Amino acid sequence: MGYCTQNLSTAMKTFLLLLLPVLAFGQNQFFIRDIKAVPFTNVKVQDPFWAPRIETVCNTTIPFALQQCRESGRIRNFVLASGEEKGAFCTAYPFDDSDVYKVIEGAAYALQHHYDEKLDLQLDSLIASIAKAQEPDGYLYSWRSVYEKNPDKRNEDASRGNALKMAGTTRWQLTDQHSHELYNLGHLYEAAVAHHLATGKRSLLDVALKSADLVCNTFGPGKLEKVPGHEEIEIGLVKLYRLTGQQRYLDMASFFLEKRGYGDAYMQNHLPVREQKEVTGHAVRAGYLYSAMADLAAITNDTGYVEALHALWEDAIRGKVYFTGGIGSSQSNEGFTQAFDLPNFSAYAETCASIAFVMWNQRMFQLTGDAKYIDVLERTLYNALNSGLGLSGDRFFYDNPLASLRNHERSAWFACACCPSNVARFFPSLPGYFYAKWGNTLYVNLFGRSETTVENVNSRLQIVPVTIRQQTNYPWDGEVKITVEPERPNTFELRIRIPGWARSDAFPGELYSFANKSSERVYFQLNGKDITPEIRSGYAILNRKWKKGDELTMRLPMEIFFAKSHPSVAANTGRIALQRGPLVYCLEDKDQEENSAVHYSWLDTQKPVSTRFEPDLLNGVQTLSLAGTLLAEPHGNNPVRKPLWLKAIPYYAWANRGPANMAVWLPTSPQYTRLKPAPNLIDKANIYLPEGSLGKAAWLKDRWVPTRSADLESTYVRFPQTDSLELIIELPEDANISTIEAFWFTGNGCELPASWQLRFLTPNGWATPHHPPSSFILSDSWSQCAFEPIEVSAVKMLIVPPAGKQVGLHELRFGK
Ligand code: FUB
Ligand code: ZN
Repeated sequence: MGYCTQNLSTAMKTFLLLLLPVLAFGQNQFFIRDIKAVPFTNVKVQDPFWAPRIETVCNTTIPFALQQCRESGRIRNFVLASGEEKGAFCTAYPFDDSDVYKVIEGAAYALQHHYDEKLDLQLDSLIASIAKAQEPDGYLYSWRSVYEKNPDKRNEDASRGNALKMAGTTRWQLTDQHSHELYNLGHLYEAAVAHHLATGKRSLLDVALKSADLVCNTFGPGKLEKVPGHEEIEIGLVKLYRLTGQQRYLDMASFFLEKRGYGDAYMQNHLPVREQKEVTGHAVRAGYLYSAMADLAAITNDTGYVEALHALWEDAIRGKVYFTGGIGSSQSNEGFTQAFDLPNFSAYAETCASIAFVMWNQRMFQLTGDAKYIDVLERTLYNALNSGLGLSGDRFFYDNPLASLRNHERSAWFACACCPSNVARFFPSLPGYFYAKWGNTLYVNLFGRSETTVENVNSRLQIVPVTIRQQTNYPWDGEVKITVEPERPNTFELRIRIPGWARSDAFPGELYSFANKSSERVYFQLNGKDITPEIRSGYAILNRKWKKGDELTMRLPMEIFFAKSHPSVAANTGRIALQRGPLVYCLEDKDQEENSAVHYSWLDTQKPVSTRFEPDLLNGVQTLSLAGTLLAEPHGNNPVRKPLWLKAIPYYAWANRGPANMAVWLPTSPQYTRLKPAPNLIDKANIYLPEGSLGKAAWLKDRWVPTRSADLESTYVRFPQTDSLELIIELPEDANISTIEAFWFTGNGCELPASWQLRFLTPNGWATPHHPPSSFILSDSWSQCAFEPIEVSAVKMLIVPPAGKQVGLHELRFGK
């Protein structure tokens, strides 16, 4: 039998909620609303933008991710943990169990989109393996169970000892560091609730409850007083609480929040949560923590949490969010750095962090009823998050940069596969973000052809089902028709979000603004007549007696905006980004007259921009066509400035045609435009890297000159750690050269070489030039080796790294 926490009748509850706005009057700004999202199971999304994407996730991503979990050994880890088979843990991280849980969660949602008996049965057998891997007292962490049952296999560990460092030698020993024991369980609980709600089965739920009971008996005041090193269990515990009504799960979540303040900022453990005012550390952890705080605040009315959440959100919005809505700019901590540090080429903006940011913004809206949170959510959803999943559904991005030098490719899976499995559970739940309800007030938050039926009450406390239907071609078109069909005429409030961008407001706060303003305003019509609704908290408020067939039309101006960023964002100086509707645009080289246009052109913002829908491009996208000028180094008779047309595509759709040059932020004057380098002999050379190098040979000749050796905004190749390295550069035909220059990379564990030498393949065989042996090893500039002109067909670079260190190389070039 399913659980139910509802004791009051729906009508009575709704009636009480009707009084809330009255009671709220005069309260401080932290009055907590607890708006309910209309669950995805009650929303049919039928639009041509999201519906096919959700279908792709259900039909392709989820089966594909299940297969990857099987092939990578994630599922076998549970079998080994149960003791049914013998062997070493198969995968790299002790948190790999969580991927299986996330895919189960996604599959449970998929079953609610379309029931599929095969998938249902597949989940049953997978859940049976998980259940067998659970220790008799409820402990579930396959890594530890595998080695408790197979101690002799530890030396075969796939992680080469790394997992042991993370997991610790005993249970919970490193749970507030990197063991992820509690993180895994959070995903287990979310999956269990989803599976139970989808199928009515208790199989995974019983596993989850047994585990949660162990957690409650183990942690807490006077017991083990530690918090998770990676937040997530708090969200899972709240879901268990909501499903079962068991107070101890809520108390446990509250303990894990309240106990924070004894560790480091990377894990948001540096201060008690109520005192945290700056978003810090690992972005996914942060997003899950803030989401959990919002959950607790909604249930317990804790204004202390809400106050902290407002400060944290403002801090993020002030300078730590990409224009695409991604968060966490740095790879080194997978997270936040200081305000305005938003590099484009090296932007991390992990897909999971976007999902966490969407979850957090949704909850901020639910606490406050303010549309600005949905504005940010929409930006992240359509851009940074959407970019994480390739159009085919079986290729993924982990990091989502805002510029690329052909050095990013989508992958079928990752050793750390948190992002694909997160995408698998997020998209099927997306319809749950469209509508929300508070008392009799209905919110329309996202736009897309869709339908939902909710229950309102009338003054006689009778339930009145109301169907809301959206007709629109959003995000390509700004007209949204909403038909309202109460079963009987009834008075209630409809709040339609007017996106910030439609009011020429790019972003809450000053991080981004539009340089041009829309010449049109937002129009509303009710049953064919123009109306001017009251606007509050970003919503058009329509309070009236609605009757069947009422039709409301909202027209959003689909202006093409040029966005500027705050002057403190160094990476965007002299540049603008393009936005149309909720979509951020980018240039990708595949669409340009010249590949090099992407990084060496400026945009003429005074010339008109045209737009058209291209049904055969990237599953159908609206493209923009803009006037630009390519800026090149003088070379022969070639023009130094060449006018051309630049074509922009929606950012989310990039990198679906192989690696590409791509840019979101585009210069608007020659002053900020890089010069396209004149041709160099290296352009046509074949470069052979030593085996084990990380990076591509092409990156050494992409002609992108770094600003310094530690420039992460430029590509580099990291060579393997050995005593000496050999790099061969083969020219297509014999050529006379007199210099070779190398721009060495330093940072991320790489140092300048101890020495490098050259050998030349001449018509007479291999020869050694005369050159000073080491004086040309420079940091932050070209290191040149000059010699008497010589005719060569190939060059060998012999590189000696400093003892025990790795060497990296940004660029190479030849001189005649
Ligand atoms: O640590 C678990 C997950 O793996 C994190 O959320 C991701 O950032 C990745 O590090
Ligand atoms: Zn991830």
